[in-house]
Amino acid sequence: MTGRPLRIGVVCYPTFGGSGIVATEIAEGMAERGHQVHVLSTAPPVRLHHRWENLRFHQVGAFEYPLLEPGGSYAIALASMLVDVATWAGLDVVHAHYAVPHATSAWMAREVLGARRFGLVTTLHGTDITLVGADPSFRPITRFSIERSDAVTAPSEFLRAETALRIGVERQDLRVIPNFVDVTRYRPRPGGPVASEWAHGEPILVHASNFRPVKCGLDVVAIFAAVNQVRPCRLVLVGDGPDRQRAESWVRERGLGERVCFLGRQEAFIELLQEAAVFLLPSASESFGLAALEAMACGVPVVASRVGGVPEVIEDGVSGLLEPAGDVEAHSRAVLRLLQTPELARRIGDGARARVLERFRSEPALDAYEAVYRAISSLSAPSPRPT
Ligand code: GMT
Repeated sequence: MTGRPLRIGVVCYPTFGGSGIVATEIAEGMAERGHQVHVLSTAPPVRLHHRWENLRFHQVGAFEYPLLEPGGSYAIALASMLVDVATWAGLDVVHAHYAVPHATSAWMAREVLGARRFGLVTTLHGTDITLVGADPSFRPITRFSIERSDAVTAPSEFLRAETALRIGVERQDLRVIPNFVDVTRYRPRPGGPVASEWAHGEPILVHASNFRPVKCGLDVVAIFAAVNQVRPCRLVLVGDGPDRQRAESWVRERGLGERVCFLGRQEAFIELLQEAAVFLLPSASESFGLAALEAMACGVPVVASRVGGVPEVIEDGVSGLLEPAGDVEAHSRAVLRLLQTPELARRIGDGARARVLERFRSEPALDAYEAVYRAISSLSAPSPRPT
């Protein structure tokens, strides 16, 4: 490490979702580099491991009172906890993942801390800009909190442009740091794929998401059903969320239950990815598509929607196949092309892995975040050393 170890606060949502996963990977990466890391969230993030004594978790719990809306005091409770942790741990930097309300809570905490303030980095992830943060009920505060951050990052050029368009933030210094994946863990199975017993030799399609409407869970099962009519196959869905039940009912009503497995929330599913023939991501909007990146790292061809930041991750026809969002037929045809043309699937799978190795490895991304931390911690007032 060049320079003194930093004291870093990481704020994120703990649930099954890309922003929490990216935050966790950064927290663990920084701890591994010798920094003192404090993760603040409402529950331990799904992939957080306690492998380092210099990585601590702080559970944010909001005081519930009949007068308060359930969960309504979360932003204040988080700000209070940030004040507390920053005071006794002497945080140099707080890294807020997902602007709403994390960047706002961090800004509030800084106001309380006054001269002992920490540097604030906000990483925008997706719907905090394209949906939630752009809603009139949140927009002015989202904009203010992003503008008051010392540094702002986004995982794609697409999200950078959306931040100007939808929120009205025109920061020239808004930096794109693409999401990343640990290519030593996410890799094709050494020795080649092994056919799963459950699939009886048939190809396995995989989807992973938090089943919110933007992920188009019903399109996932419809694509599978169309492909299965021509080429019998299996579908495994990882994750949970509001649309899971509807997707499950849709599958059962069509008598496809035996061929489809809803696994629910899983911490990591690398072995499943290593068995997958195709990964499906037919989202309506996607600032990046971290789940697709993890599949690509395992050498799996991805069929995804040509939306948002996805074309910055996948080059159509080289490291995956892109189709129009909502066009179930086009997605099904692309999956069938891959299943029926093994050499195409192999070429795209190899292209996917090569793309990840070239552009989306962990180390350069961690270097970039560390440089941002150092730059802003030298700007903010020095925090007292913990006693
Ligand atoms: O914005 C969201 O929907 C939440 C977020 C999450 O926590 O899952 O997803 C976004 O952030 C991920 C990590 O940066 C990106 O890979 C996803 O593309 C992005 N989701 C959307 O833009 C819909």
